[in-house]
Amino acid sequence: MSSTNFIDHIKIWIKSGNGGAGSVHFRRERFLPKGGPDGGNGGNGGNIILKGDNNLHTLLHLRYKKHIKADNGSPGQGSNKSGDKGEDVFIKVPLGTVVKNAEDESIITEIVSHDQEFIIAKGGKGGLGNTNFKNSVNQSPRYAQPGIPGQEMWIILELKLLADVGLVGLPNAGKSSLLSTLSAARPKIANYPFTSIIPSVGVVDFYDNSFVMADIPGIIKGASKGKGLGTKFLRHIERNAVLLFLIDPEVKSIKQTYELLINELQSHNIDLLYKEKLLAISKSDLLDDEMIKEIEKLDLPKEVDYIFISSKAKFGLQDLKNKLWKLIHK
Ligand SMILES: Nc1nc2c(ncn2[C@@H]2O[C@H](COP(=O)(O)OP(=O)(O)OP(=O)(O)O)[C@@H](O)[C@H]2O)c(=O)[nH]1
Ligand SMILES: [Mg+2]
Repeated sequence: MSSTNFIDHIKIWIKSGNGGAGSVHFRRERFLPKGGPDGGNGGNGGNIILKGDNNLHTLLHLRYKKHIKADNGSPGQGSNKSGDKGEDVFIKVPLGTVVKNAEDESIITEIVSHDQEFIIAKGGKGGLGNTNFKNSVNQSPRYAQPGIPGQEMWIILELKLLADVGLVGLPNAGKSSLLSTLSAARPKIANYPFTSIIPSVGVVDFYDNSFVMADIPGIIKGASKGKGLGTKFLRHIERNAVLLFLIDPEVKSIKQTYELLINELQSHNIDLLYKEKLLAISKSDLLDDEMIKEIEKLDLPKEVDYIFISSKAKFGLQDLKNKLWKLIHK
């Protein structure tokens, strides 16, 4: 998946099943050396069907399935027996998935509702058996139709990710480091402010589930009035369920920094204040137990749950995920 924007993107090859061939067959009866035709029809090939599933939120489950093929229909047989239909293959996709033809990137369809089905590649029709070609002129047709081949194509599935968690913090707080520790996203990380100048997102695995985290450029005092990179990136977290405030313990005051961030958010859009929030104190590998106790006693905002974490030493991360998961599903 792309780590530079809010789009999950995947390219897959699909092929529907070929139709089974019609059968050329003649009845065999004891006293009738030349029985009439009784070749059955071939079965239709299986369809490839996209299906909306509101339990899915990413395209991750398709990442290692680059080729998807439906079964062919079986050929027809004697005694007018039709061939079996090839089984359909369902590709489950999250709601909001845009389906494109990979060749020219034209949009084929968009899956927007749960259980919505769209046949993206129709199975080939089975061929007619020779029974169908019997007429007054030709009583014993030695001809049956072949099956029609299935359709094959490359398609692109695209999903605009709606991040569940938005990271909020001053420049250099360790936001991108956290995202890259928790997900496969690889935003740029460096020891200077405004390293990130574009948002990025990553998918965070959580047991058999996952959630989406967005990293946005750092916010500074006056951002809502255009300072630094401004607050235009805040629109990327307006639809997030949870805001994760990340504060570097090396700031003068964690409490004041939290208030500063809240103020900037509020000036941008008051609705942001009503979101679920969590405070993570980053870079906690730089703190000893004494310092942690001191911070807990004197320098934490009262109105928000907090956790000490370190992307570098990888501690507090599972607890952080647990807390985020609970807040997302609150
Ligand atoms: N010791 C320590 N350093 C960290 C940790 N996390 C991040 N850093 C360092 O902090 C600096 C800034 O990290 P980034 O992840 O780029 O910070 P950011 O919040 O994305 O910064 P901007 O994109 O500029 O807003 C880098 O030098 C990181 O190596 C941590 O857990 N421990
Ligand atoms: Mg960054």
